[in-house]
Amino acid sequence: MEIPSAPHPELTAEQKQHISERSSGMVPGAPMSRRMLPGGSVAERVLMFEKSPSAFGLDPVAVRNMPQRKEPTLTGTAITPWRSQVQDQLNKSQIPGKKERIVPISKLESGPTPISISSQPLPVFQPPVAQTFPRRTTQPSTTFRPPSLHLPGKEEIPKFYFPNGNPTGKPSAENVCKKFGEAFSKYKNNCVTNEELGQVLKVSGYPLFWKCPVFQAAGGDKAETISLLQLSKAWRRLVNNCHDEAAQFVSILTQGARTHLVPEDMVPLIQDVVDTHPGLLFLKEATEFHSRYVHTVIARIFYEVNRSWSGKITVSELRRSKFLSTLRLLQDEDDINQVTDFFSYEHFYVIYCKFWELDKDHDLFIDREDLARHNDHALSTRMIERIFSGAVTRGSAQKEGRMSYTEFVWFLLSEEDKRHPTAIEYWFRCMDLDGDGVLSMYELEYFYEEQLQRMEQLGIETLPFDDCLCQMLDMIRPSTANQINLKDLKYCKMTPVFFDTFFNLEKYLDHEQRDPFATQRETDEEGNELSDWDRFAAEEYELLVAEEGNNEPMDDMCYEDGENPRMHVDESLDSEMIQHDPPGPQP
Ligand SMILES: [Ca+2]
Ligand SMILES: [Ca+2]
Repeated sequence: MEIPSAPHPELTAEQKQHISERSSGMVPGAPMSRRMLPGGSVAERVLMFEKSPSAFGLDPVAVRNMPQRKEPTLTGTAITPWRSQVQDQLNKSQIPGKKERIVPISKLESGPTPISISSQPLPVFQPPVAQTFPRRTTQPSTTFRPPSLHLPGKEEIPKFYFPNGNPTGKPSAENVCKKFGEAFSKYKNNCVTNEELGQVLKVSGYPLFWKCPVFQAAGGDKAETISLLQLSKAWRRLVNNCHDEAAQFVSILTQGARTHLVPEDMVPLIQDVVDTHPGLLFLKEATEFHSRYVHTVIARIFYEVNRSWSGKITVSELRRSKFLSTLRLLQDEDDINQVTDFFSYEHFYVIYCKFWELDKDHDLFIDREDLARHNDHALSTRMIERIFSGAVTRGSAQKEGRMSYTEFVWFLLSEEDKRHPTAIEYWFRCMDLDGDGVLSMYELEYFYEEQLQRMEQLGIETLPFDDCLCQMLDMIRPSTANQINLKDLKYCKMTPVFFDTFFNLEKYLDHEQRDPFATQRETDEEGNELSDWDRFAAEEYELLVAEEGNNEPMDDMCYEDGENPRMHVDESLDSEMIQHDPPGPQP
């Protein structure tokens, strides 16, 4: 692999210890012998663990007795929809008269992917059906009151919906400006610089790292300093009707123009973190990495916070997320790598190095062949096809069969932590070939077929699809027979095993080697459980740094002058964004 020369902070004693252990032969990535364990596959062992002995074997699931069905016609990557005889029979017996809807996949693949999968539809009020809930025409119960009923003379129902935050008990804009005034009195001429504004905000109870957007909103983009008058005026204009941090943050970042954030809005704030956070001082000179870091952090914020996949973070999405509390944490934590949510430099380093390995021509885009090389061809070609089909990507790059850096960040996060809700949605979208919001048997078989072929080529003992299906259904226990929906997967603790079984051979075989109940979740120093992503990033970082130490620097990771491709906030995440160069470093 090419040797990364991106700067990185000094290793901790613990990291050095790990690296020396690794270089003495205990390399976790070393090839292991591939065989099926005598105890059966991982799913079988899950099954044995979960089932009581009396129920085991006595309660055969209907799908076990599936008759042989015809093989689907699969040519290359084109998908021919088919229905198994079993499904036909099930449909006939369970839903008489109901016709199964067959959607030609080729059409759907070219069309836009429905967003409805991840967005939870609001429950629709169903009027009572006459035979089940007979209308009480004679004696209506005195206690029955529809929630929306207006009762004249009764006490008013207090307001409970505050899209801009509940003002009760919150300081008014006037009171906040008074606090600003007190803080300003320490500074000459009642004027502050960007840095000094951070202290003003901090003593006034606001997060220090709001300074850059507040400074700009108050007119500081054209001047070195802002006055108290400028700040008070801007503050009243922007946050007068916003009563909690989430609403105020959105208002400040968009200068009052919108009630949602697009990736572009975050650039000045994150660049300011690069320029002024003590944990990123070592990066000061390496300006070519500033925008890479900024865009990685923004992609991670959207991955975590933008639960609707819309490319626009709403106030309520922001309010529900941990982003604002993490941003606040940043002012008290000097080691940026301790802030593993969004900001860790080590995490950025891992993501960027992984991308650099794949992006051979270094134009900041990768194509199908590039992505196929990820993790030594662990992913199936059918899954790679789906990733590039627009199921999880949008924008102009997708039409050209390319993936941007931002999309790669989403891919890698999803690939390495398949428990994360966004990851579950990511892979669900990919596997839901016809976009009907459920994974049907033919979709599972489509992906499993390639896994089977690959295992046969490698001479590995294989499990026929029907057996695999039984195990998977027993593991996931879908609420509707023979259909797996998003909720089933989010509820199941073994979802990574499910996904890897269908499209990641490397990880599938790893799961087969491991006892799923022997691996306790690792914890950090404070006893917090490490996510799969945190564990992966920590291990990879040490491997990358060790590799760097073992090799002569060959090809550094910065782009040469004149051919440095511009990194934009990914257009695929928001079509309305304005493209411009990310701001350069402060002088
Ligand atoms: Ca490329
Ligand atoms: Ca489907």
